[in-house]
Amino acid sequence: MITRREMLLASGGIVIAGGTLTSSRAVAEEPKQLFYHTTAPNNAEPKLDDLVKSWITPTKHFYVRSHAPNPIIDPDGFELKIEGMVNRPTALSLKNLERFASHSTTATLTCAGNRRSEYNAEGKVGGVPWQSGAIGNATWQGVALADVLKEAEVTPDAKYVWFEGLDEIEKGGGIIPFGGSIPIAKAMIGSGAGAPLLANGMNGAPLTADHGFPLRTLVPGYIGARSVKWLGRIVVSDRPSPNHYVATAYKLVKSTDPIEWAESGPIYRYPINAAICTPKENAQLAAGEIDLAGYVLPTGRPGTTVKKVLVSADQGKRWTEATMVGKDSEFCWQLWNAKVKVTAATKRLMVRALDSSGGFMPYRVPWNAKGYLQNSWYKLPVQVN
Ligand SMILES: Nc1nc2c(c(=O)[nH]1)N[C@H]1C(S)=C(S)[C@@H](COP(=O)(O)O)O[C@H]1N2
Ligand SMILES: [Mo]
Repeated sequence: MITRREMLLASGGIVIAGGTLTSSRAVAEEPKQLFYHTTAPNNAEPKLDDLVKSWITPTKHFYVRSHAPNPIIDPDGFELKIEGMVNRPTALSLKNLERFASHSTTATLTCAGNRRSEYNAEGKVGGVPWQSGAIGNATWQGVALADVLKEAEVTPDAKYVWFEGLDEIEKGGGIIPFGGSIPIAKAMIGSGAGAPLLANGMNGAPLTADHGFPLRTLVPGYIGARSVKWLGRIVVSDRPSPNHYVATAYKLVKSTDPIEWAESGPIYRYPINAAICTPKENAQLAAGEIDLAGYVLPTGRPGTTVKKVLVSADQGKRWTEATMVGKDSEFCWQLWNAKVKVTAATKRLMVRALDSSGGFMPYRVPWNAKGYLQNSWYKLPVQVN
């Protein structure tokens, strides 16, 4: 946990009003350096050459995916409710959360819709037209979800943990919060890199409004949608959350037929993925050896890491192995570098990756109506003179 004191200091100093300590509401934030698909709600991603500058993504270059404008939450009045299949339902203030052991976890967050725009070549998909920047790797500060659930005494028949945000999303003529849920076994992992956090810090500073101030979940290895921002309520249950973003959205479907939606299960993990971040798309290159850089993310399965990243400048006839940069972890991306020779015949550069459990990026991914989990070979058009 980032402590209350650190939070006050980071929010521009301690404000003393009538002898009592109060925090200023807005946390001083470094301006984002992203390109925006929409504002209010903010949906924005970094330029790819910014994204590969460092293994830890600075918050200013970290993508934002929100379904409603940022809610304004008073941290002093804030309480996290814990309900459902627990013997001791409770409501915890930020101060109460400081009682639990502090954790700091480095994990990559990626949107299930990262690289969505590539599906449009085959058939139009809705949603934010993400390129390949809906991904970032940060260090998150908080407490273990498992510790908080243990204190609430989860009952033996519990199977899922639901998360509910304090945002207000207009949907079907009403207002709903964003919700997520994860299996109880994942929720109860209390230590190690895969432990879900209730996080109030990102890269050593309090969460910014865009990233869920004052509290969010951070579920390493799962799609970004399960890391619920502006977290207000946790419900322990014997079934997945009925919230729209679990029961309907974030499923792999071919159509919007209600039967197909009902038949399909929620997405939890993402597949292995990689992208080329430099050179730029349609870059003008001189024939000869060029430098490539990008990222690769393993699938988020405990024990599975990236085995190889391969690049090609000749439509896959020859593949060159890339060099990895950054820590090799199951829940973090790695950056990579490679050199390849390009000629006047080179129309595109490609990258694919293999993992330690036989997982791979396919040449092509079947189209799905919502444009999720695009992890085909990344194909970057270039022009060589
Ligand atoms: N409350 C709330 N939580 C949310 C969302 C949201 O719209 N509301 N978006 C989700 C999605 S789809 C993603 S990919 C991640 C993005 O996290 P970030 O904006 O911090 O990068 O937050 C998730 N948590
Ligand atoms: Mo997402």
